[in-house]
Amino acid sequence: MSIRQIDETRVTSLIVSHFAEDFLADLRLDVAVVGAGPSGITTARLLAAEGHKVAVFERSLHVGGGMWGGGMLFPRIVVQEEGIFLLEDVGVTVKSAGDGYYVADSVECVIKCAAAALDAGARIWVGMSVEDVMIDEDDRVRGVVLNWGAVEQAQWHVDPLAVRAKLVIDATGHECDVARTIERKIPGARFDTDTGEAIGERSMNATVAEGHIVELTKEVYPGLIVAGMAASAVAGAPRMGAIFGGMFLSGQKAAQLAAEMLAQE
Ligand code: 48H
Repeated sequence: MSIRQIDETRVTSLIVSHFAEDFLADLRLDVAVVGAGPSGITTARLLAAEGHKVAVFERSLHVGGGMWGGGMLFPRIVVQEEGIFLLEDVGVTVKSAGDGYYVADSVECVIKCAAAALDAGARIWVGMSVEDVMIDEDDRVRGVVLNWGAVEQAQWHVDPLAVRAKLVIDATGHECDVARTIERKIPGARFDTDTGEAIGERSMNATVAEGHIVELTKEVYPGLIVAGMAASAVAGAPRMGAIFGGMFLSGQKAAQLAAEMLAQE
């Protein structure tokens, strides 16, 4: 059998040129989703399926956020009836456990949700952290400012790159990192919350947390929608533990809202 010659520099050239081509194509987006956890990838899938140009920026090297680990590393998640269809739509097997509780394999959830988002046309960039937002003259969020996640971790001083987006979705989980950045950097910034501040999440109460998550998924600052745990955190709502239906439903609501707002542009 003859051995196929491989030109190592061709491999390098293909990686760099294709990265550049795809990244340049994403410099102007309809929606930039920050964070590839369950809410962010669901939002991205639904928006991309409607033909919107959407990319997800994920700081770590993997997608799935807190979903991989299920509850305390037991790789299963619990979902309530209302959220199941968003998993079944992407081919996840959801088992009924009675009394309105359903269980799914968290690894299967991550893989299938992410694959479906890609198939729908969303792009997912891993290893890229949103360290700031772009703001226009009237303080509306107009895009994200990116750095490598590894550079952020090393705390090196490396200047960032910028991507424009008509809307930004903060799906960064417990940290509500994008909202926190706005709070830190825009003097007098007020959010659409009871106090006008990004309040921070409260201790666990699954009933209250899951009951309010969809209503809390909204535009909290001009151009910025919060989804998933970030929505709870900004509003000062409780956490819910390893029950995930609300994360998918919140992702769906964020996609609906974003689509409505884009239609009005
Ligand atoms: C780029 C960033 C940045 C940044 C963070 O935590 P997640 O899984 O988020 P959700 O809201 O989709 O799901 C929350 C769920 O996983 C969970 O934790 C639950 C239900 N907890 C309940 C409880 O009581 O504990 O994913 C957020 C993602 C992560 O992958 C981060 O790495 C990423 O966002 N991220 N990416 N730029 N600045 N900050």
